[in-house]
Amino acid sequence: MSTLFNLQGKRALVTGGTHGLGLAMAIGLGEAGATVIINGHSSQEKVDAALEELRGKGVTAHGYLFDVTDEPQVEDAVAKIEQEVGPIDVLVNNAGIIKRVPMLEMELSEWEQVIRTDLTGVFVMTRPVVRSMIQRGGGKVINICSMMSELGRNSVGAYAAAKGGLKMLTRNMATEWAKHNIQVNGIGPGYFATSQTAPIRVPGNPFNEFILHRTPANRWGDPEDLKGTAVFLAAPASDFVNGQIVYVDGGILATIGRPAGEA
Ligand code: GCO
Repeated sequence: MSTLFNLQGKRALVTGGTHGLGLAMAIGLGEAGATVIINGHSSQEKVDAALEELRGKGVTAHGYLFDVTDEPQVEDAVAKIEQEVGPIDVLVNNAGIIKRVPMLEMELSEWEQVIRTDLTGVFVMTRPVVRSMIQRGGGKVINICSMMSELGRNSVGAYAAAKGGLKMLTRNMATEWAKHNIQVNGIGPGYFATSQTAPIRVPGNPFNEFILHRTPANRWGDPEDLKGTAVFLAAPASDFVNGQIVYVDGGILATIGRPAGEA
């Protein structure tokens, strides 16, 4: 059983791995034995701080700055990583942004930025990594989806369109690449306590109370809650799992919810 979840000797690249869910998954993959490579897009300081945290936990870690939406940058970065660290066995496409703006008020440029980062960025990032995986006989790709891969919510239309598209991109990647022993799956986080949700998690904020009531587990997710699913989808235990989105959501998608006041 221990070999099913052992990542010793594997190299895992986590995009957007400098904070929040990405860093938590990077730590989890490292704790399972992987050498971890994190990507940041703008701040070397953030990459360095994340590397310090990872190394402080005994994780072998490397960091690279590049923009996952820029194909030349991505191709250069993958080549540099494979030369300096080694081939990428696990790719976690976590980098993403959100803009909470009603669609009739959203600038087209804002829409395009969200789609480009959250959906196109996965397409751009994954192709050079998968070309190398095919040459080496296989690999793992994990795309970080969302509740918005399944549900709509006021003010996050661009994000929902991107994350809904990412669910189907995950299935199509699985379809095209399973024959190369590449398993492509997704993780759909529920509502987690991170910097991305901090603006809507303010105590007393109606949305904060709504989420606590809408989540059967009655709590916001902790980034630690994602580690196990990330390790499972990165490890031999999931070698016959293809095109699945595993929702780590405290039960949100299992229920229509409950009346106000009902415990
Ligand atoms: C929001 C939240 C969500 C969560 C997550 C849910 O504004 O509704 O930020 O987008 O972050 O994506 O799965």
